[in-house]
Amino acid sequence: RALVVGAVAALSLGLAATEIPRADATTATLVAAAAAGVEDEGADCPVPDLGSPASNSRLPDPFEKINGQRVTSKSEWRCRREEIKKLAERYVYGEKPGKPASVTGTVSRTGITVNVSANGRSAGFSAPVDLPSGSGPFPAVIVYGGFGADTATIKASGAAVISYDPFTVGKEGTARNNKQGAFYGIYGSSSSTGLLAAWAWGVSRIIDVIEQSGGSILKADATGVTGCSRYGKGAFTAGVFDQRIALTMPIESGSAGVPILRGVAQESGAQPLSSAYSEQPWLGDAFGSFTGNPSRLPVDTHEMVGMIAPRGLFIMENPHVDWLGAQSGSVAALAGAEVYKALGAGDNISYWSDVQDGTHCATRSEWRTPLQQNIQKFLVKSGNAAGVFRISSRKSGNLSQWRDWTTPVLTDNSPSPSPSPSPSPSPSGSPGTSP
Ligand code: MCU
Repeated sequence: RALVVGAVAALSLGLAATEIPRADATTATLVAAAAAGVEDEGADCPVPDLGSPASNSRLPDPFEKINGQRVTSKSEWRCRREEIKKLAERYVYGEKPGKPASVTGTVSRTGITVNVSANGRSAGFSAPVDLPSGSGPFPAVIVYGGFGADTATIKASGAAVISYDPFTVGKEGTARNNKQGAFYGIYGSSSSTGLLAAWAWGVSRIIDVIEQSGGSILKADATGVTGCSRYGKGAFTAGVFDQRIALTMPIESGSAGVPILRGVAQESGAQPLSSAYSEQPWLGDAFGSFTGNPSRLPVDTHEMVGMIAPRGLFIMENPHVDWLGAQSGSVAALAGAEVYKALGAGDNISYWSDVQDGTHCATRSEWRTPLQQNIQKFLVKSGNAAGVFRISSRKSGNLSQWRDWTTPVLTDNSPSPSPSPSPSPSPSGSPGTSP
Protein backbone atom coordinates (compact mmCIF):
# COMPACT_ATOMS: atom_id res chain seq x y z
CA ARG A 1 0.00 0.00 0.00
CA ALA A 2 2.89 2.34 0.73
CA LEU A 3 4.52 1.33 -2.55
CA VAL A 4 5.99 4.13 -4.56
CA VAL A 5 6.49 2.77 -8.06
CA GLY A 6 8.83 3.80 -10.86
CA ALA A 7 6.93 6.72 -12.27
CA VAL A 8 6.49 8.39 -8.92
CA ALA A 9 10.06 7.71 -7.88
CA ALA A 10 11.41 9.03 -11.18
CA LEU A 11 9.49 12.26 -10.86
CA SER A 12 10.87 12.71 -7.40
CA LEU A 13 14.42 12.00 -8.48
CA GLY A 14 16.98 14.18 -6.88
CA LEU A 15 14.46 16.64 -5.53
CA ALA A 16 14.76 17.52 -1.92
CA ALA A 17 11.79 19.22 -0.37
CA THR A 18 11.70 22.50 -2.16
CA GLU A 19 10.72 25.78 -0.68
CA ILE A 20 10.05 28.54 -3.15
CA PRO A 21 9.31 31.77 -1.34
CA ARG A 22 7.36 34.11 -3.58
CA ALA A 23 8.30 37.68 -4.28
CA ASP A 24 5.98 40.56 -5.08
CA ALA A 25 4.73 41.58 -1.66
CA THR A 26 3.07 44.77 -2.88
CA THR A 27 0.83 42.88 -5.25
CA ALA A 28 -0.02 40.50 -2.47
CA THR A 29 -1.28 43.34 -0.31
CA LEU A 30 -3.49 44.57 -3.12
CA VAL A 31 -4.96 41.20 -3.92
CA ALA A 32 -5.15 39.96 -0.35
CA ALA A 33 -8.36 41.92 -0.08
CA ALA A 34 -9.67 40.42 -3.29
CA ALA A 35 -12.46 38.27 -1.90
CA ALA A 36 -15.49 39.47 -3.79
CA GLY A 37 -18.63 40.77 -2.15
CA VAL A 38 -20.72 38.26 -4.06
CA GLU A 39 -20.88 34.51 -4.36
CA ASP A 40 -20.36 34.49 -8.11
CA GLU A 41 -18.99 37.67 -9.65
CA GLY A 42 -19.40 36.39 -13.19
CA ALA A 43 -23.04 35.35 -12.87
CA ASP A 44 -23.95 37.82 -15.64
CA CYS A 45 -21.35 36.53 -18.09
CA PRO A 46 -22.64 35.10 -21.34
CA VAL A 47 -21.39 31.51 -21.49
CA PRO A 48 -21.58 29.87 -24.91
CA ASP A 49 -22.80 26.34 -25.45
CA LEU A 50 -20.32 24.06 -23.69
CA GLY A 51 -20.09 21.83 -26.76
CA SER A 52 -19.11 18.22 -26.46
CA PRO A 53 -15.86 17.26 -24.79
CA ALA A 54 -12.85 16.41 -26.95
CA SER A 55 -10.21 14.08 -25.60
CA ASN A 56 -7.04 15.59 -24.14
CA SER A 57 -4.68 13.50 -22.07
CA ARG A 58 -3.01 16.66 -20.76
CA LEU A 59 -4.49 19.40 -18.62
CA PRO A 60 -6.88 21.68 -20.47
CA ASP A 61 -5.60 25.21 -21.02
CA PRO A 62 -7.20 27.35 -18.29
CA PHE A 63 -6.73 30.43 -20.47
CA GLU A 64 -8.46 29.09 -23.59
CA LYS A 65 -12.03 30.22 -23.81
CA ILE A 66 -14.83 28.02 -25.11
CA ASN A 67 -14.76 29.96 -28.38
CA GLY A 68 -11.14 28.92 -28.89
CA GLN A 69 -9.60 32.32 -28.21
CA ARG A 70 -7.19 32.83 -25.35
CA VAL A 71 -7.61 35.24 -22.50
CA THR A 72 -5.37 38.26 -23.04
CA SER A 73 -6.30 40.58 -20.18
CA LYS A 74 -6.93 40.25 -16.46
CA SER A 75 -10.39 41.69 -16.79
CA GLU A 76 -11.35 38.89 -19.18
CA TRP A 77 -10.65 36.32 -16.48
CA ARG A 78 -13.96 37.07 -14.76
CA CYS A 79 -15.99 35.58 -17.60
CA ARG A 80 -13.47 32.84 -18.41
CA ARG A 81 -13.84 31.84 -14.78
CA GLU A 82 -17.59 31.60 -15.28
CA GLU A 83 -17.03 29.23 -18.21
CA ILE A 84 -14.89 27.01 -16.02
CA LYS A 85 -17.58 27.16 -13.33
CA LYS A 86 -20.20 25.91 -15.77
CA LEU A 87 -17.89 23.13 -16.98
CA ALA A 88 -17.07 22.14 -13.42
CA GLU A 89 -20.76 21.95 -12.56
CA ARG A 90 -21.79 20.12 -15.71
CA TYR A 91 -19.08 17.47 -15.68
CA VAL A 92 -17.71 17.16 -12.16
CA TYR A 93 -19.81 18.41 -9.24
CA GLY A 94 -23.33 18.97 -10.49
CA GLU A 95 -25.06 22.31 -10.30
CA LYS A 96 -24.70 24.46 -7.20
CA PRO A 97 -27.77 26.73 -7.19
CA GLY A 98 -27.35 30.36 -6.14
CA LYS A 99 -28.95 32.06 -3.17
CA PRO A 100 -32.53 30.82 -2.73
CA ALA A 101 -35.53 33.13 -2.52
CA SER A 102 -35.43 33.22 1.26
CA VAL A 103 -32.45 32.77 3.55
CA THR A 104 -32.89 33.81 7.17
CA GLY A 105 -31.09 32.95 10.36
CA THR A 106 -29.21 34.14 13.38
CA VAL A 107 -25.64 34.63 14.50
CA SER A 108 -24.94 34.50 18.22
CA ARG A 109 -21.70 34.18 20.15
CA THR A 110 -22.25 30.43 20.33
CA GLY A 111 -23.96 29.44 17.13
CA ILE A 112 -25.42 30.12 13.71
CA THR A 113 -28.83 29.02 12.46
CA VAL A 114 -29.78 28.92 8.82
CA ASN A 115 -33.30 28.68 7.39
CA VAL A 116 -33.91 28.43 3.70
CA SER A 117 -37.01 28.27 1.59
CA ALA A 118 -37.31 27.91 -2.15
CA ASN A 119 -39.39 25.91 -4.57
CA GLY A 120 -42.15 25.86 -1.96
CA ARG A 121 -39.98 23.83 0.39
CA SER A 122 -38.08 24.77 3.56
CA ALA A 123 -35.04 23.38 5.29
CA GLY A 124 -32.65 24.46 7.99
CA PHE A 125 -29.48 23.59 9.80
CA SER A 126 -27.24 25.08 12.47
CA ALA A 127 -23.55 25.26 13.33
CA PRO A 128 -21.84 25.96 16.67
CA VAL A 129 -19.50 28.96 16.91
CA ASP A 130 -16.39 29.16 19.09
CA LEU A 131 -15.00 32.70 19.40
CA PRO A 132 -11.34 33.53 20.01
CA SER A 133 -10.40 35.84 22.85
CA GLY A 134 -11.02 39.55 22.39
CA SER A 135 -14.13 41.58 21.78
CA GLY A 136 -14.63 41.19 18.04
CA PRO A 137 -16.14 41.36 15.53
CA PHE A 138 -14.06 38.44 14.32
CA PRO A 139 -13.16 36.78 11.07
CA ALA A 140 -14.19 33.13 11.01
CA VAL A 141 -13.11 29.81 9.60
CA ILE A 142 -15.83 27.34 8.70
CA VAL A 143 -14.41 23.97 9.73
CA TYR A 144 -15.95 20.96 8.05
CA GLY A 145 -16.33 17.86 10.22
CA GLY A 146 -14.82 17.23 13.58
CA PHE A 147 -11.21 16.34 12.90
CA GLY A 148 -8.00 17.23 11.10
CA ALA A 149 -8.13 21.01 11.31
CA ASP A 150 -5.92 22.76 13.86
CA THR A 151 -8.70 24.72 15.53
CA ALA A 152 -6.45 25.82 18.40
CA THR A 153 -4.15 27.60 15.94
CA ILE A 154 -7.11 29.06 14.05
CA LYS A 155 -8.42 30.62 17.27
CA ALA A 156 -4.97 31.67 18.46
CA SER A 157 -4.57 33.48 15.13
CA GLY A 158 -7.65 35.55 15.89
CA ALA A 159 -10.40 33.78 13.94
CA ALA A 160 -13.59 32.19 15.22
CA VAL A 161 -14.31 28.54 14.45
CA ILE A 162 -17.67 27.66 12.92
CA SER A 163 -18.13 23.90 13.26
CA TYR A 164 -19.94 22.78 10.15
CA ASP A 165 -21.46 19.32 9.99
CA PRO A 166 -21.91 18.90 6.24
CA PHE A 167 -24.05 15.80 6.71
CA THR A 168 -26.90 18.03 7.91
CA VAL A 169 -26.89 19.52 4.41
CA GLY A 170 -26.03 16.40 2.40
CA LYS A 171 -25.98 13.03 4.09
CA GLU A 172 -23.46 10.33 3.24
CA GLY A 173 -24.49 6.71 2.83
CA THR A 174 -27.43 7.22 0.52
CA ALA A 175 -28.00 6.06 -3.03
CA ARG A 176 -27.62 8.65 -5.76
CA ASN A 177 -31.36 8.63 -6.42
CA ASN A 178 -32.25 9.12 -2.76
CA LYS A 179 -29.99 11.91 -1.53
CA GLN A 180 -30.88 13.42 1.85
CA GLY A 181 -30.18 16.53 3.92
CA ALA A 182 -31.19 20.21 3.83
CA PHE A 183 -29.96 20.75 0.26
CA TYR A 184 -31.90 17.81 -1.11
CA GLY A 185 -34.91 18.78 0.98
CA ILE A 186 -35.05 21.90 -1.20
CA TYR A 187 -33.80 20.63 -4.55
CA GLY A 188 -35.09 17.07 -4.40
CA SER A 189 -33.65 13.71 -3.40
CA SER A 190 -32.97 12.81 -7.00
CA SER A 191 -31.01 16.00 -7.68
CA SER A 192 -27.95 15.15 -9.78
CA THR A 193 -25.84 17.54 -7.67
CA GLY A 194 -23.23 15.69 -5.62
CA LEU A 195 -22.58 16.08 -1.91
CA LEU A 196 -19.53 18.34 -2.36
CA ALA A 197 -21.55 20.99 -4.21
CA ALA A 198 -24.44 20.55 -1.76
CA TRP A 199 -22.09 21.06 1.18
CA ALA A 200 -20.65 24.12 -0.58
CA TRP A 201 -24.17 25.48 -0.97
CA GLY A 202 -24.60 25.10 2.79
CA VAL A 203 -21.41 27.09 3.40
CA SER A 204 -22.71 29.84 1.11
CA ARG A 205 -25.95 30.00 3.07
CA ILE A 206 -23.97 30.35 6.33
CA ILE A 207 -22.15 33.29 4.73
CA ASP A 208 -25.52 34.78 3.64
CA VAL A 209 -26.65 34.70 7.26
CA ILE A 210 -23.40 36.24 8.51
CA GLU A 211 -23.81 39.02 5.91
CA GLN A 212 -27.37 39.68 7.03
CA SER A 213 -26.44 39.66 10.72
CA GLY A 214 -24.99 43.15 10.75
CA GLY A 215 -21.44 42.18 11.56
CA SER A 216 -21.31 42.77 15.30
CA ILE A 217 -20.03 39.27 16.10
CA LEU A 218 -18.64 37.87 12.85
CA LYS A 219 -17.28 39.84 9.91
CA ALA A 220 -18.90 38.98 6.61
CA ASP A 221 -15.90 39.77 4.44
CA ALA A 222 -13.38 37.60 6.26
CA THR A 223 -14.51 34.01 6.00
CA GLY A 224 -12.23 31.03 5.53
CA VAL A 225 -12.98 27.36 5.08
CA THR A 226 -11.07 24.20 5.93
CA GLY A 227 -11.42 20.47 6.56
CA CYS A 228 -9.48 17.23 6.19
CA SER A 229 -9.96 14.23 3.92
CA ARG A 230 -13.55 14.04 2.61
CA TYR A 231 -13.99 17.36 4.40
CA GLY A 232 -10.92 18.61 2.54
CA LYS A 233 -12.71 17.76 -0.70
CA GLY A 234 -15.62 19.74 0.70
CA ALA A 235 -13.57 22.75 1.82
CA PHE A 236 -11.90 22.94 -1.59
CA THR A 237 -15.25 22.82 -3.39
CA ALA A 238 -16.67 25.54 -1.13
CA GLY A 239 -13.77 27.86 -1.95
CA VAL A 240 -14.12 27.14 -5.65
CA PHE A 241 -17.80 28.08 -5.73
CA ASP A 242 -18.07 31.11 -3.45
CA GLN A 243 -15.97 34.18 -4.14
CA ARG A 244 -16.84 35.62 -0.76
CA ILE A 245 -14.53 33.04 0.82
CA ALA A 246 -11.25 34.84 1.40
CA LEU A 247 -9.18 31.82 2.40
CA THR A 248 -9.57 28.18 1.35
CA MET A 249 -7.53 25.52 3.16
CA PRO A 250 -8.13 21.94 2.02
CA ILE A 251 -6.22 19.27 3.95
CA GLU A 252 -5.31 15.82 2.56
CA SER A 253 -8.30 15.93 0.23
CA GLY A 254 -7.38 13.13 -2.18
CA SER A 255 -9.43 12.03 -5.21
CA ALA A 256 -12.40 14.34 -5.84
CA GLY A 257 -10.50 17.02 -3.93
CA VAL A 258 -7.50 19.03 -5.09
CA PRO A 259 -5.53 16.39 -7.07
CA ILE A 260 -5.91 16.51 -10.85
CA LEU A 261 -8.46 13.93 -11.94
CA ARG A 262 -6.31 12.89 -14.90
CA GLY A 263 -3.46 12.31 -12.45
CA VAL A 264 -5.13 10.21 -9.75
CA ALA A 265 -6.32 7.92 -12.53
CA GLN A 266 -2.71 6.89 -13.11
CA GLU A 267 -0.94 7.65 -9.83
CA SER A 268 0.17 4.50 -8.08
CA GLY A 269 -1.97 3.69 -5.07
CA ALA A 270 -4.17 6.79 -5.37
CA GLN A 271 -7.92 6.35 -4.88
CA PRO A 272 -9.28 5.49 -8.33
CA LEU A 273 -11.91 7.78 -9.82
CA SER A 274 -14.43 4.93 -9.94
CA SER A 275 -13.91 4.46 -6.20
CA ALA A 276 -14.23 8.17 -5.41
CA TYR A 277 -17.38 8.26 -7.53
CA SER A 278 -19.00 5.27 -5.90
CA GLU A 279 -17.81 5.40 -2.29
CA GLN A 280 -20.16 8.29 -1.62
CA PRO A 281 -22.15 10.53 -3.97
CA TRP A 282 -19.52 13.25 -3.51
CA LEU A 283 -19.27 14.14 -7.17
CA GLY A 284 -22.20 14.92 -9.43
CA ASP A 285 -24.04 12.08 -11.13
CA ALA A 286 -22.69 13.18 -14.52
CA PHE A 287 -19.13 12.37 -13.47
CA GLY A 288 -20.05 8.70 -13.72
CA SER A 289 -19.32 8.57 -17.43
CA PHE A 290 -15.79 9.91 -16.94
CA THR A 291 -14.37 7.64 -14.26
CA GLY A 292 -12.79 5.38 -16.87
CA ASN A 293 -11.61 8.12 -19.23
CA PRO A 294 -10.82 11.41 -17.48
CA SER A 295 -9.02 12.54 -20.66
CA ARG A 296 -12.45 13.35 -22.01
CA LEU A 297 -13.14 15.83 -19.21
CA PRO A 298 -13.07 19.37 -20.65
CA VAL A 299 -11.96 20.64 -17.24
CA ASP A 300 -9.69 19.48 -14.42
CA THR A 301 -9.02 20.56 -10.86
CA HIS A 302 -6.14 22.91 -11.70
CA GLU A 303 -8.87 25.09 -13.16
CA MET A 304 -10.86 24.83 -9.94
CA VAL A 305 -7.69 26.11 -8.25
CA GLY A 306 -7.75 28.89 -10.85
CA MET A 307 -11.35 29.68 -9.89
CA ILE A 308 -10.14 30.40 -6.36
CA ALA A 309 -7.55 32.88 -7.64
CA PRO A 310 -6.68 35.54 -6.61
CA ARG A 311 -8.13 34.67 -3.20
CA GLY A 312 -6.08 33.00 -0.48
CA LEU A 313 -5.47 29.28 -0.95
CA PHE A 314 -3.37 27.05 1.31
CA ILE A 315 -3.30 23.42 0.17
CA MET A 316 -2.03 20.90 2.71
CA GLU A 317 -1.22 17.35 1.67
CA ASN A 318 0.20 14.12 3.06
CA PRO A 319 2.76 12.35 0.85
CA HIS A 320 2.98 9.24 3.07
CA VAL A 321 -0.39 7.73 2.23
CA ASP A 322 -0.54 6.76 -1.45
CA TRP A 323 -4.36 6.73 -1.43
CA LEU A 324 -4.32 10.54 -1.05
CA GLY A 325 -2.77 11.18 -4.48
CA ALA A 326 -0.43 13.92 -3.26
CA GLN A 327 1.61 13.83 -6.46
CA SER A 328 -1.49 14.73 -8.47
CA GLY A 329 -2.26 17.31 -5.81
CA SER A 330 1.06 19.00 -6.42
CA VAL A 331 0.33 19.17 -10.16
CA ALA A 332 -3.07 20.77 -9.49
CA ALA A 333 -1.37 23.36 -7.30
CA LEU A 334 1.47 24.06 -9.74
CA ALA A 335 -0.83 24.34 -12.76
CA GLY A 336 -3.42 26.36 -10.85
CA ALA A 337 -0.65 28.65 -9.59
CA GLU A 338 -0.15 29.67 -13.22
CA VAL A 339 -3.56 31.36 -13.08
CA TYR A 340 -2.56 33.11 -9.86
CA LYS A 341 0.65 34.31 -11.51
CA ALA A 342 -1.14 35.53 -14.62
CA LEU A 343 -3.45 37.56 -12.39
CA GLY A 344 -0.49 39.03 -10.50
CA ALA A 345 -1.41 37.10 -7.35
CA GLY A 346 1.26 34.39 -7.31
CA ASP A 347 1.83 35.16 -3.67
CA ASN A 348 -1.65 34.15 -2.59
CA ILE A 349 -1.34 30.39 -3.11
CA SER A 350 0.60 27.99 -0.90
CA TYR A 351 1.12 24.24 -1.11
CA TRP A 352 2.73 22.17 1.63
CA SER A 353 3.23 18.41 1.58
CA ASP A 354 6.65 18.22 3.21
CA VAL A 355 5.51 16.73 6.51
CA GLN A 356 6.96 14.04 8.77
CA ASP A 357 3.99 12.30 10.34
CA GLY A 358 2.25 9.88 7.99
CA THR A 359 -0.96 9.74 10.04
CA HIS A 360 -3.92 10.84 7.96
CA CYS A 361 -5.40 14.11 9.29
CA ALA A 362 -2.85 14.48 12.09
CA THR A 363 -2.38 17.90 13.66
CA ARG A 364 1.00 18.87 12.24
CA SER A 365 3.56 21.25 13.70
CA GLU A 366 4.89 22.02 10.19
CA TRP A 367 1.63 23.67 9.20
CA ARG A 368 1.19 25.82 12.30
CA THR A 369 3.17 28.84 11.10
CA PRO A 370 1.88 28.91 7.51
CA LEU A 371 -1.67 28.42 8.83
CA GLN A 372 -1.26 31.35 11.16
CA GLN A 373 0.28 33.47 8.39
CA ASN A 374 -2.53 32.71 5.96
CA ILE A 375 -5.18 33.56 8.54
CA GLN A 376 -3.42 36.81 9.40
CA LYS A 377 -3.01 37.79 5.78
CA PHE A 378 -6.44 36.92 4.37
CA LEU A 379 -8.79 36.98 7.37
CA VAL A 380 -7.37 39.13 10.15
CA LYS A 381 -5.72 41.28 7.46
CA SER A 382 -2.75 42.11 9.60
CA GLY A 383 0.03 40.22 7.82
CA ASN A 384 1.53 39.91 4.39
CA ALA A 385 3.55 36.70 4.31
CA ALA A 386 4.51 35.41 0.88
CA GLY A 387 2.98 32.17 -0.34
CA VAL A 388 5.16 29.10 -0.08
CA PHE A 389 5.45 25.90 -2.13
CA ARG A 390 6.98 23.05 -0.13
CA ILE A 391 6.50 19.91 -2.12
CA SER A 392 7.68 16.67 -0.58
CA SER A 393 10.16 14.79 -2.73
CA ARG A 394 8.09 11.66 -2.04
CA LYS A 395 5.23 12.89 -4.19
CA SER A 396 6.38 15.67 -6.42
CA GLY A 397 4.66 16.07 -9.77
CA ASN A 398 6.09 17.50 -12.95
CA LEU A 399 3.95 20.22 -14.47
CA SER A 400 5.70 20.28 -17.84
CA GLN A 401 4.66 16.68 -18.37
CA TRP A 402 1.05 17.67 -17.92
CA ARG A 403 0.63 20.80 -19.99
CA ASP A 404 1.07 21.90 -23.56
CA TRP A 405 0.10 25.51 -22.95
CA THR A 406 2.06 28.47 -21.72
CA THR A 407 1.03 31.10 -19.22
CA PRO A 408 0.05 34.35 -20.89
CA VAL A 409 1.22 37.76 -19.80
CA LEU A 410 -2.12 39.42 -19.24
CA THR A 411 -2.67 43.09 -19.81
CA ASP A 412 -4.51 44.92 -17.08
CA ASN A 413 -7.59 45.81 -19.06
CA SER A 414 -9.38 44.28 -21.98
CA PRO A 415 -9.28 46.19 -25.23
CA SER A 416 -12.30 48.42 -24.88
CA PRO A 417 -14.19 50.13 -27.71
CA SER A 418 -13.98 53.43 -25.83
CA PRO A 419 -10.84 53.42 -23.71
CA SER A 420 -11.30 55.79 -20.81
CA PRO A 421 -8.18 57.95 -20.45
CA SER A 422 -7.79 57.65 -16.70
CA PRO A 423 -4.89 59.52 -15.14
CA SER A 424 -5.25 57.54 -11.93
CA PRO A 425 -2.68 54.77 -11.43
CA SER A 426 -4.88 52.95 -8.94
CA PRO A 427 -7.68 51.03 -10.64
CA SER A 428 -10.16 50.77 -7.82
CA GLY A 429 -11.70 47.47 -6.99
CA SER A 430 -10.08 45.59 -9.81
CA PRO A 431 -9.06 42.20 -8.43
CA GLY A 432 -5.68 40.93 -9.39
CA THR A 433 -4.46 44.19 -10.78
CA SER A 434 -0.79 44.58 -10.13
CA PRO A 435 1.20 47.77 -10.19
C1 MCU B 1 -9.37 11.28 1.51
O1 MCU B 1 -10.73 11.23 1.86
C2 MCU B 1 -11.43 10.02 2.06
C3 MCU B 1 -11.17 9.01 0.97
O2 MCU B 1 -11.56 9.56 -0.29
C4 MCU B 1 -11.96 7.76 1.24
O3 MCU B 1 -11.67 6.76 0.29
C5 MCU B 1 -11.71 7.21 2.61
O4 MCU B 1 -12.66 6.22 2.86
O5 MCU B 1 -11.92 8.22 3.57
C6 MCU B 1 -11.15 9.38 3.43
C7 MCU B 1 -11.60 10.20 4.60
O6 MCU B 1 -12.51 11.00 4.51
O7 MCU B 1 -11.04 9.87 5.76
C8 MCU B 1 -11.48 10.49 6.92
